[in-house]
Amino acid sequence: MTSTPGDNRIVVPGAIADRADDPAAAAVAGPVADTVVAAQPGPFSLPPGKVALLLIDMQRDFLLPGGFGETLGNDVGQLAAVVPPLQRVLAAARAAGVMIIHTREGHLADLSDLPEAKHRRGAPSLRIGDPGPYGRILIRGEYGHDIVDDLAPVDGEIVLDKPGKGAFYNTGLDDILRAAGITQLVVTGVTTEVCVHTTVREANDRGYECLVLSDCVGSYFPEFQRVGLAMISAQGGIFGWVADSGALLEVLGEPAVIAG
Ligand code: TIU
Repeated sequence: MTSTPGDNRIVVPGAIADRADDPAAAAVAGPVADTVVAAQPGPFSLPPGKVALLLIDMQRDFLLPGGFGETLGNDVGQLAAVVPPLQRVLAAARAAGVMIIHTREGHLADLSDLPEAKHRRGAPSLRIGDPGPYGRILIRGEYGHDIVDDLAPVDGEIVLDKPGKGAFYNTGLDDILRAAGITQLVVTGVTTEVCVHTTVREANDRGYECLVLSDCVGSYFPEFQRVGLAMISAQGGIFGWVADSGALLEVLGEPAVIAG
């Protein structure tokens, strides 16, 4: 895994760079037959080779006691239910050859990419950069900043570090997706109303179509989960589409749509 200071992109060896340079490898990425997922407000299309799975910030700092999420006063247990369905989706996406991108919210050790306004925000028991039970809170390279073991990236998957809530702000995500010809994003991760929403709104403005998996996104607040999802698909799909993981697995699991 390589990381360049100032460049928030971390590319796992064998990931998009290899595929983009190798038309044969790119050609087998993703479903081979155009297919659709039953979603709100209507069917969501999965054109062959144009789909990426986004796992947003499934980091120990958000999911485990003692991390950033808990220092903000949240009940981190609310997010645990996301992991099992997301493991199934991740396995199916791997089997189907879909591009997989994991993001991590966090900052450089010297905090030079942390706006003072974000540092000051709220009244957490520990602020970003303070020492916590899993290392310095939300700092790159620390144990707490990394992805939970159950969803650990494997070779060939992209791990994208982001300093903000949205996955496009100050990252190479747009370039990565455009280079690979991706137009459809299957969006998962935490938290629904913060980093998932910001990313989906940013993606929508950039012309991507987003399918948010309702049981694979999580919030510390049940009411935000419900309303956050409703906001996405309201008004004819103002930001995107919503379905549960079962609807995606129904089509992703079919031999006809597995890459080959
Ligand atoms: N606090 C909260 O709900 N979320 C975040 O700070 N970041 C993400 O959502 N990843």
